[in-house]
Amino acid sequence: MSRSLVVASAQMGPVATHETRAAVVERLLAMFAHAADRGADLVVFPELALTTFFPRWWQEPLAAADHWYETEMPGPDTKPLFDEAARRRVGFYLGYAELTPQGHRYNTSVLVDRQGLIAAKYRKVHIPGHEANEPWRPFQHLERYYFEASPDGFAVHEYLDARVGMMICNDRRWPETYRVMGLQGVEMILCGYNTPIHYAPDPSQDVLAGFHNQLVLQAGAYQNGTWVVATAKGGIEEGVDSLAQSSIIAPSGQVVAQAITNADEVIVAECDIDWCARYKQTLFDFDRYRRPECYSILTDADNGKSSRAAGPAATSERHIEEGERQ
Ligand code: ING
Repeated sequence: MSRSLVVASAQMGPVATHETRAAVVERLLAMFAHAADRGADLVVFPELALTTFFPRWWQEPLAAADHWYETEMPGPDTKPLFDEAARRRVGFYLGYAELTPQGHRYNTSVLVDRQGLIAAKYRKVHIPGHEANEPWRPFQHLERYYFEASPDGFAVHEYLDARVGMMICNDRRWPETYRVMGLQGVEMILCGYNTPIHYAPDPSQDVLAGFHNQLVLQAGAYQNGTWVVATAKGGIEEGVDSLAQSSIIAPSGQVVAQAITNADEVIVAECDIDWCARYKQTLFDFDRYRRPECYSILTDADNGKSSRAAGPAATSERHIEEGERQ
């Protein structure tokens, strides 16, 4: 009998600035119930699911933004979700902004089990955007101001009889994310994202937002023989149009389910976990075919800089003018 997991991606439409956490949790609970009714074992919510995507605005001092963060998980507003997980015996992935007692700020996700207990916590490794106030942008992407990069990297956990890992948004664009978990035998990677369609540093990428999203998810799944579940907070949120298209990807790289709206929407797929072996034990048998002795540059402290032509040190994202030729 093969191992299978019924997984739901619970996509969110916009969360307005004034929307309370309680109101947002009501939306999450409605989708959670729908997913559980459809037999889901696990529900994947988006990145920073509890609030509007606040890194689109500059706030100072930084402490003025404290109200966007959770100082406890579960807290009073989120506990109903954990209680429902225990009641329905259905787990979930939830992304949120974390402010630790020591004052560290992370873009975080938790994996909650069927007892409503936190089985794992992940903090975002790849922090995109910029650190400084850049008012030239129609909207900002100040994740590097609001969040520290994770010191922990990527782990894989035994969860619901599968090897499950987590990533958040920009992590999905980096092949290292998938391979680090692939080398740990990951069979399902969970991901939440908030992706504005407009990319201010190079608007030529805007029209490719959906393609780039599919490209990296499908490649990462296939090249590491793993399922990938990626859930958006999409739609026009505080005037910013954000990519929806949440999807569930098989180890083959095939899309087995995809959201068709940019609102709250639940998609569900039955995922055969043993399907991963069809890729891990053939084409991508790491022990037989992979050549780590040829890849040492991947972990050089200088990011391989000494092997590339010298270029100016980047202080922020390069701003490529519209129509500029390289
Ligand atoms: N968001 C974006 C992402 O990697 C981004 C950053 C925005 C990249 C627009 C490209 C275009 O999907 C987060 N939250 O990482």
